[in-house]
Amino acid sequence: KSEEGRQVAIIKVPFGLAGARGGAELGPDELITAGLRREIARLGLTVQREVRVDCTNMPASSTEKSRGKYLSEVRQVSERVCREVSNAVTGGAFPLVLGGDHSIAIGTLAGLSANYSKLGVIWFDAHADLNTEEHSLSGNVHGMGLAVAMGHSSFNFSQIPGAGSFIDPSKVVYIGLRDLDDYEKLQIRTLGIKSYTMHDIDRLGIEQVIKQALSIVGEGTDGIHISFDMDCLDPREAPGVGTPVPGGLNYREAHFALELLASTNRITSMELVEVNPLFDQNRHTARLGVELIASLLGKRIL
Ligand code: HAR
Ligand code: MN
Ligand code: MN
Repeated sequence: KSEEGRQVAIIKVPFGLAGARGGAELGPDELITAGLRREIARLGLTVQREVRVDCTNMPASSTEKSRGKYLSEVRQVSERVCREVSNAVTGGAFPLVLGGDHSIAIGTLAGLSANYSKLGVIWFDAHADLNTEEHSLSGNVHGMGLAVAMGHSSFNFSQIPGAGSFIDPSKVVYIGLRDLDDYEKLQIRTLGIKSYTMHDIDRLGIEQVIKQALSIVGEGTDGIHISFDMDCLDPREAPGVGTPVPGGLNYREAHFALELLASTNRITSMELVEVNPLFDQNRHTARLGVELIASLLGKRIL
């Protein structure tokens, strides 16, 4: 696809029940207020459509037996996100999904998998989000998204109408990891998921990390999705997140990573999640989120 005239579909998902603490449901509006539409327009891109997925943030019942908290609400949101993402791809637009907590990736990946026969995924996150209902210590489904998308949880794509096949772990790359549960460490090893932890980024530098990541997700794939959890950044850069972890990406590392990805012209979708205005300072995190989206969409310094 050529750069000029590229169409973007903004899919807002104001859902926060699956996070560790409330507030992520305010993320999409915060990103819009921080100037997202203006940034997209400045890049010469057109917003083909802007949809707001209807999300419940008032739990229907607290008596649910599942060990995944608010799983019925997550299922409903996933169905709706799957449909909107799939419609965006079918309509020729670049899906830009705005969270919401990271559980919304379940619907995003379901919708993408219906349209790409082999999807590559770069997962920027302090966390691996590989827990299952059985293994999660918190029960928060935002820590389970990739397990669901890979078919390791009892809640999986078979329960999402329109979903395609599971995400292949050999086409997933983590960037920014620094807070893993024991079960997640075991799963990363067992499944052989390529992981660039903060240690690896310190050692290799972010440019080399992105080059290597691209060689993995770019080979044998027909689409590349960027799932960007704002807590991959250092909390000093992005305080407005639900589960901050010290020692994350700095400002230029994050931008440079997304600039390098943009320059390949191979990225086919992005989601940006876990912006939590309740813990932010002066809308700083949302503004940074908007800047980072612009970098991924092709913004250049010169
Ligand atoms: N691993 C922990 C759990 O499952 C923390 C997960 C936090 N997840 C996110 N998304 N903020 O990455 O509860
Ligand atoms: Mn996450
Ligand atoms: Mn995270």
